[in-house]
Amino acid sequence: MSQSNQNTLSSSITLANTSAQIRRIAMTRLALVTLVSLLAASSSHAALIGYWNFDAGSGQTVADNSGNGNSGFLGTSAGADGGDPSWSTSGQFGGAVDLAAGNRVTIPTGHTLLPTTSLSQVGWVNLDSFTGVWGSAIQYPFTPGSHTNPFFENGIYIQNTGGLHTRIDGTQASPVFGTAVTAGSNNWHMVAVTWDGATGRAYVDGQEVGNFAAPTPIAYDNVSPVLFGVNAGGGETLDGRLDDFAMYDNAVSAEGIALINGLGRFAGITQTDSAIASGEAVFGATSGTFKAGKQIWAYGTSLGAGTVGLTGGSVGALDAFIVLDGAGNGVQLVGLIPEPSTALLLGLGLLGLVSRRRRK
Ligand SMILES: [Ca+2]
Ligand SMILES: [Ca+2]
Repeated sequence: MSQSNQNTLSSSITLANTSAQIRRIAMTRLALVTLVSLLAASSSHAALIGYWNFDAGSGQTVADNSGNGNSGFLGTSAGADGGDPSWSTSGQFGGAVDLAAGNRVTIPTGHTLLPTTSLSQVGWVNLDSFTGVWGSAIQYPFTPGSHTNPFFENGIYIQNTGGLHTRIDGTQASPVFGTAVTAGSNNWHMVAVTWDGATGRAYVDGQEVGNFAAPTPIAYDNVSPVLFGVNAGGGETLDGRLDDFAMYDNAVSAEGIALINGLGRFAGITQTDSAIASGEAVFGATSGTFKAGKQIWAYGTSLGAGTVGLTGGSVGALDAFIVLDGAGNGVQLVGLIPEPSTALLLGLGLLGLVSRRRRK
């Protein structure tokens, strides 16, 4: 709210000579505060360049829910084809795509998914099986380097050891990080790769599993489709579900990755939910609370071992937490918001009360 609005309201409150006027002004003020909050919550993440929630449930189109127009289709063509995955209603958040080996999602050439100096890729996988040594979750256009066209390894690959594999450009060695991703256990894992222009980092389930030096800006010598589920040659297939993938043209912070994972699991919110940024702000301020879905979270200390991204506790016991620094500080669940139906009834009751009092 602007200072002038506050002054206007303050002056009005001074002049108000009946309790009804004061109540009306208070309601106006509440409405203004609510409007400002809603406007803030609806602003999009400036760095989000592509976002696919895989919630369509039918048809061939895979919408880009970031609003950047980077939509695609199931399989190898916009019509029905043998590479089409099926839609699943059992995603990490709503629907998902369910890929058998060889299935894919294609974001065709013409997309604007071409970050050059920093980037992040974040998403959720639930693998039925390892189909070979490598499974490609997401692959973005290739770059020059020791790997010639088509370049197979820009993106997130999952090895059959459960490790994560990625490169930012073709000049790097071929690291494999961690062993945390499972197959055949019906478990959703959050996988992520970030790059700040100097260092690439790999994350599984909100925690960093490794990093590598990658100081060379990406110089695209060709623009290929972005693919989910296969590499550029149609190999290194993935068997399982994918959900809620996003690409950013900045490096999402370790705290941001931890919050995407933790609040995704505990509060059921997706990457575009403003609670992610709110959680970062509360942690940065080392005080305060924020809302995530139907939950209220607060800054917390002594939450657990100092591993950024560590989660623990449960929603049922109201002791869920997410560690966001090396000293065991982070955010913790402190309360539950009533079901929408209850909140709606309370709201309608309040409106009825105001209406009755105005008629007096
Ligand atoms: Ca198709
Ligand atoms: Ca989904």
